[in-house]
Amino acid sequence: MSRVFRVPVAPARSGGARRYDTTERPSAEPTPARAGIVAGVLSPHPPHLIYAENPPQNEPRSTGGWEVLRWAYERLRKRIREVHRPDVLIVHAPHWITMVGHHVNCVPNPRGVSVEPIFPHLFRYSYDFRTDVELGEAIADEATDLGLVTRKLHDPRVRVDYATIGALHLVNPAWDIPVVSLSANNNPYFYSEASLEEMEVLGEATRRAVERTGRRAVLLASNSLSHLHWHEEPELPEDMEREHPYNNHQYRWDMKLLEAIRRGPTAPLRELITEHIEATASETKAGSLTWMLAAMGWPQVPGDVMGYGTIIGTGNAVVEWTPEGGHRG
Ligand code: 2X7
Ligand code: FE2
Repeated sequence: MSRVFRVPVAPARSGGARRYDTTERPSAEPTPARAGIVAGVLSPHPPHLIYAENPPQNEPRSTGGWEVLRWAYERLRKRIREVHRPDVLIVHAPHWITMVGHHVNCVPNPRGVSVEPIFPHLFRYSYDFRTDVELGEAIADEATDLGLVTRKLHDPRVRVDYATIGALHLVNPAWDIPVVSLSANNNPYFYSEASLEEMEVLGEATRRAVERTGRRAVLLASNSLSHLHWHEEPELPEDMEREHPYNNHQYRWDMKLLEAIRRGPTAPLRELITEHIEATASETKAGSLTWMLAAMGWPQVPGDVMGYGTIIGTGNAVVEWTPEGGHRG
């Protein structure tokens, strides 16, 4: 693989393990329980879901729609607040595309308007959130040490993409949990022979950084599943009479993947995710799901499929994994 994407692993820096000053993290309260990655969530971002929710941050208004997926998110939010209680959300999103390397948003307070380029009539969202800069920098440093081409984004003028904002809003509309946002390196889209191997490395870097900084983190993989969609929209975008899977092939493959997720453990998903991408043009090709499961060490547990639904024909599922596989509570 080209050195544009991978550099030789650098020797460990002198002085042994790097230390991070955890007193500077945005949420200065003591960590309530065990630190580490406490959950991973497949959290799809189609702008339709935000549009249907009518939050004050989004300009367009709707009459609803896609309720089953939105109810799944509602249950997920309750688990995040009551069970996981993270001090950071780390999101990997396919529409922050970087052509060279993996970028980490290290801007302390990103603010602006995020617009969906294909559906601007559904998503024009004013965002204003806090980054856990120390953790973001730690992830970038760990990724560099593991040989990935990595950059820290410091320019506050760069607009945050709708896949990052969409997943974060749906998981935490109060925006009261600090964030680290990671880009999707475009490599897998351009090089068909490229595997998702790099995402395993980025996952490992993420886990190391979370543990080193003592954070309690929930990871968000901002991906849809099967990804063929209609080229025409109904006059009323939320007309649910028109919403259904693109075709039965796409639907059956989504079910095949979700059944394997529900069965557990996660290790067989490594191969199945690749087969599902080939069969359905799945958005997981951007690597978010692989990154997240790799960061969790491919846990020996089933995932909790909290909801599935199509959006303009694409497949979307909200799924939660915890390291121990406990889903109730
Ligand atoms: O980004 C998306 C997507 N993933 C699926 C469906 C429709 C729009 O946007
Ligand atoms: Fe998308």
